[in-house]
Amino acid sequence: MTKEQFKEDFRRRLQEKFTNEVEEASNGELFDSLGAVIQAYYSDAWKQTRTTIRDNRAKQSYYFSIEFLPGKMLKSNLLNMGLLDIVRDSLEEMNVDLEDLCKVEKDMALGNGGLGRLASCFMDSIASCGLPGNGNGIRYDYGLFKQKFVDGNQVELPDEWLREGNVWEVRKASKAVNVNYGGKVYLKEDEEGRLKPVYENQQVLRAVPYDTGMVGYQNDMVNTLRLWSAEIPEFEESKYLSIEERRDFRDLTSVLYPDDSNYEGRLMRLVQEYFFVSAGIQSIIRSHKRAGIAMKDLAEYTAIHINDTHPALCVAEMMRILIDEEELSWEKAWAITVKTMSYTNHTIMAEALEKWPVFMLREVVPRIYMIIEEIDRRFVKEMSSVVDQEIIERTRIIKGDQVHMAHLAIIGSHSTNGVAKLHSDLLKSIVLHDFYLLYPERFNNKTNGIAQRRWLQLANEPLANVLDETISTSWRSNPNDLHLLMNYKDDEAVLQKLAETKRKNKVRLANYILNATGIEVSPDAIFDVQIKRLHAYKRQLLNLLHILKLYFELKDNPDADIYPRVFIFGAKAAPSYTYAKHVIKCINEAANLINNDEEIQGKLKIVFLENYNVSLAEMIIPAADVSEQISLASKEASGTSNMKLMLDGAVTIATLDGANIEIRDIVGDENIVIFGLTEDEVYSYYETQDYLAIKIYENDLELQRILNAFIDGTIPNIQIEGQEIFDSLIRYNDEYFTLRDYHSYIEAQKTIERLYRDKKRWQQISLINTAEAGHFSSDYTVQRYAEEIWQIEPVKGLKKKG
Ligand code: 26Q
Repeated sequence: MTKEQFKEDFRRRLQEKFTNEVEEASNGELFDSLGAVIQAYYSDAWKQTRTTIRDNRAKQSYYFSIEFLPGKMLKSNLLNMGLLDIVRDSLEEMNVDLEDLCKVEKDMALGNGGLGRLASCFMDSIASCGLPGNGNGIRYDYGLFKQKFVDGNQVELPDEWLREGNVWEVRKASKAVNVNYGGKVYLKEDEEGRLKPVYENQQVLRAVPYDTGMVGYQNDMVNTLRLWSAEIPEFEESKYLSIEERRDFRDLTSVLYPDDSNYEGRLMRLVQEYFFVSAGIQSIIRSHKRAGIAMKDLAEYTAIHINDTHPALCVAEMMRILIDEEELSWEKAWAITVKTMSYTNHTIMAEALEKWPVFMLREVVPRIYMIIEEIDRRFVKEMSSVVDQEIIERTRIIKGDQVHMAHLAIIGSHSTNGVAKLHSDLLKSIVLHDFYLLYPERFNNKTNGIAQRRWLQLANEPLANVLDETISTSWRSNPNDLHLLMNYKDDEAVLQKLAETKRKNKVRLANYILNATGIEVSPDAIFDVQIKRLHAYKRQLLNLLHILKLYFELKDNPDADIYPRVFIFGAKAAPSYTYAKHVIKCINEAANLINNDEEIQGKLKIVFLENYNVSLAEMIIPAADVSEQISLASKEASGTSNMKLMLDGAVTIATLDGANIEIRDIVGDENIVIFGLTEDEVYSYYETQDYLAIKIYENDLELQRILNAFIDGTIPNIQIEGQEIFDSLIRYNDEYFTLRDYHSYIEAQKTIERLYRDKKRWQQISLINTAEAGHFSSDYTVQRYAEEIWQIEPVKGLKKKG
């Protein structure tokens, strides 16, 4: 591809689509045309990938996830196609700034947080590793809500990401399938004496797939992310639908449920789950049959991954199709299903474990419920000769009037994995211990990872360039080669260059902050960053307590030698999660107080950026000095912002939780700042039940002053919110041991400050973090999934384009 060729293609496209010249076109028109050209460029490779997989009869994986969170795709596609420089330069020669066009693209935010973002990092890595793997999910008309602050309160606005269309998707009407639900079902013997379901009054939805190419990194591989949209079918069944009923149908894939780690049993959510599961499984079975392969061999050609329990109905839907439609025996169908399915657990939080009331499943998916009953019955029967009745009662799928989705996923699959070593160990020893006794061979760990292309190559070009100059470019395809940077940890010139990239990124973020909030921050201050969903267990509150401590120190002594800091937050709270919203309000009001207090002389600044999303993360992370990973030990399954921040050279302050432990293990104790209770200590408090927050409060004047600030008017405008937070700590005994970890956290923050003052030492630690972060590339993570769970291999024989 030459610049001339690209320019010609681009100009032609713009002319055809908008009858316009580059000079006259709007950024929207330019972006649209560029997207279309890029898509046309990879369309051959996309088709080629499909035909090669088919011709090779290669086994493929399907990642079922109710969330995908890719963010913007323009630059990522350009990078992966090897066209980033050519396109950027060509556009520049036409007086167009690529960055301006990037701003036009809407974030594709079809996910809440870590789980959805992980799915997207995996899609990038699966394609980049040449693995035949697809995504299967929902095409929500509205992504995660847009967050605004009004008087410091979170307000949610709809995310109309499809308003101007979506250049990357291809509607595949010919691949649509029907999804049936609701109604009544009973079993009737057919001529051959087989029990067959007979349905009455079923509802029918048309599931229409929208495919998006997942472009691999310079390897001519383009996989498919298939997202399903619900439509009203045209035929008989829908003829007499009222307007309201039609709206209900259409609305099914309208919104993403904005919940994170908190189970809510909403009927529509259940229909969503069944909808994308059924459409996905039907389309897999259909293409398997079309390839002319026997149904009994399905598991040799197909791996289906259940991302958290949201798609756990995969197990029952696969059974339904194999039995009712393909007429396999239960035993054969079950063997195939278990061999095909695998499951990842993302949480140990009890309130996040998905359970559905029996009556809802009966109402929404009566045949599926029948099948679940049968799976449950057989499980109980089979296990009764193996283990105690108590264990069976604890592990069965249907308990009382509830269906336990994790149990269905574990029993109906051959692999259950956690997402970091500690998390996987806790699954085995505590959360899923009974299942571990039943199926020890099914349990394994796959520590999460991140796509180094997005989080370093694209988000942090200044750093990427210094890396190229210093260790050459092999790290771009082999993230472990970042390790070569270790050879320069005493090289002052390199350390200096790295520090300059950090400063450049901080200046960029400072400008953004000024524009977005009007708050002026100095790039010479420490940029201390906590970015993640707002949740009590993640303890944004602990961060605020530290800020207040520094504030009071400066109030008492304006000359106190406190190194200037900018505390940067990004977090959305689930709209129904009142406590989390109150934490947001308190941080915003504390920010108002402190940012405008002249006595503080600008030494402390608090910036809570609105609408945290992938694009904002790409701006914040490269500018971070400090990475806050301060969840209560045992509660954060893995975390992934910890890995992204480390990669971009931030220094981590962390509890021994999730993947923080593995980060500590590879960078060493000297290059991370650890504090707080360990998981053992947390569990021993659970056992002894002798934690008393009020005792800590009563005996601690420093904490009293800080906590009283929430209720005595010191922080203004938080009468209700401040009281609630105070009560959560004192009256309701501080569920996440915030007060217990407070002093340890303060000491750790002092260590951070001390290290930061030693410029060279800090730069070294920063370098070491970047150098060791290749370990957490999702390329390696998906390769382990491919080898150990899915048994899929890189596709051979993809043609290189000319
Ligand atoms: C469930 C039922 C109804 C509505 C919503 C939900 C729901 C939605 C999203 C429940 C949970 C989630 C998301 C969970 C999540 O993001 N977990 C995070 O997963 C990351 C990737 O493994 C981990 O790094 C994080 O530690 C974990 O919190």
